[in-house]
Amino acid sequence: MTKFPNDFIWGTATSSYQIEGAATKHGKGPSIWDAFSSIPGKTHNGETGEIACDHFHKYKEDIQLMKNMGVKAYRFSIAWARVMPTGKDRINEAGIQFYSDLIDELIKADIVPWVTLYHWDLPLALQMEHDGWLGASMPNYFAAYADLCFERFGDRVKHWITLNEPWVVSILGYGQGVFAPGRVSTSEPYMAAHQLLLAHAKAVHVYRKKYSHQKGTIGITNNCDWREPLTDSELDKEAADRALQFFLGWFADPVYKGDYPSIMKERLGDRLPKFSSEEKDMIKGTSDFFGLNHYTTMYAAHNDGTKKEQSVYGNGGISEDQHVDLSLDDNWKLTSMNWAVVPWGCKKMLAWIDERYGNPDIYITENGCAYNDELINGQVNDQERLDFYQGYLKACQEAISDGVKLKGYFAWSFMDNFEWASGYDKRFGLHYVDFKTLERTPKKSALWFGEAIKHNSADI
Ligand code: GBH
Repeated sequence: MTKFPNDFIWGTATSSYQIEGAATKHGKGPSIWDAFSSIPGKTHNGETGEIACDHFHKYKEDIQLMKNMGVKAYRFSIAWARVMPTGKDRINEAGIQFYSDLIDELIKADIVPWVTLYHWDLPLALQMEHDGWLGASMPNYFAAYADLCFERFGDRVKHWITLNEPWVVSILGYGQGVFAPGRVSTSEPYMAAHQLLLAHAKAVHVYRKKYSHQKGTIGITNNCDWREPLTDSELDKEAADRALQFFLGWFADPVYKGDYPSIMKERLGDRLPKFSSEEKDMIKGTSDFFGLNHYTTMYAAHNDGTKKEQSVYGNGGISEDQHVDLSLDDNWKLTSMNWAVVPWGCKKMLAWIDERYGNPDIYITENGCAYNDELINGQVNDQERLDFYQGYLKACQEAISDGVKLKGYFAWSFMDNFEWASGYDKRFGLHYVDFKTLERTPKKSALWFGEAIKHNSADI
């Protein structure tokens, strides 16, 4: 049986707006997702995170379920507007208390907290007053909010993630407009991304300057799906690599190399903001580990610009800037998001990161899938999800054997939750949630995942 390294971190993950509920309770201010999801037509059936899984009231029960699985770590996010209702100045002590209690309960259960500071639920006031991430003062507000979290929770939290998936914030929030704040533009994604990177770096510097005595680690989580060249041609190979640079290099190059990929600078010209040399120095080296959220794979082919590009990220996105056509293989199985299940893509993704960024410690901070689960006689037989996890975890084991320093893996998600624009229609959980009664049930995949943790192997 192939084993993971002894100190491999097995975890599950969630985010605040997707699970907490109590969206207007106990002093929490509104976020851009409270606002966006209540606009008719923006989410499936107009669903919102107002109640979600009511984790705010059920966190003890949830931690017990995690304990039953034997997870070593739990990644959750703090809702900025719960601790700072307008995003700055005023502190909501009831919100601080909630996260403080959650952290204490995790530690009591021997589960290590991994905390994300920003998983998309920006305080609405910052959107209204500062144009959200386009605003020039946002990096400072984010750093001040991060400071508060380090101060209040850093005695017990030793693993921090500044931002979750700035690519999604920029492309889906400011390019395609399918996520909050719902803007559609071909230039704003690059502007928002720029501010997000500065915000990340500032928060890391606050942590390193003021809180080094807490002896924790801090980093950023980026998402990237693998791009496989459609054919062996040089043009397609270049197209696939270009797609990866526009996807992951956009955010990881500044952090690991000090600037955007040159291919982006060449192709985007003045649409790509520039870092000053002080900013480059400030950003470079601001991640103690490489956080990766990985879900799927697509083929990439060169498009010479004469035909309209075939891409899911079409209008309003960045695909026009890349000259890449994306496609699927008819033989690939699809999840209910229509994302292809391609474990070898995960292995290649890890190798690409390992090579480009100099063999960093990597944590997969999300990987998972949605299926149309059914609860029958108290059981959920989600064999497809079990197979998905087994396949991807085996690919991870292979990457480790190849020398990739993959240190941990967090399954997305601990339980079914509010899947953003898809509302409650898409289930990503290891635990089934009945959204009428809010009752949780471990799925077959959760039981398998627990066994894998126990054996420290996916080969079971
Ligand atoms: C994550 O983002 C989020 O962090 C999390 O909150 C969310 O619940 C979870 O995913 C599930 O959606 O069209 O085949 O090219 C996921 C980022 C980016 C992954 C787009 C899939 C498109 C696949 N996603 N990507 S494809």
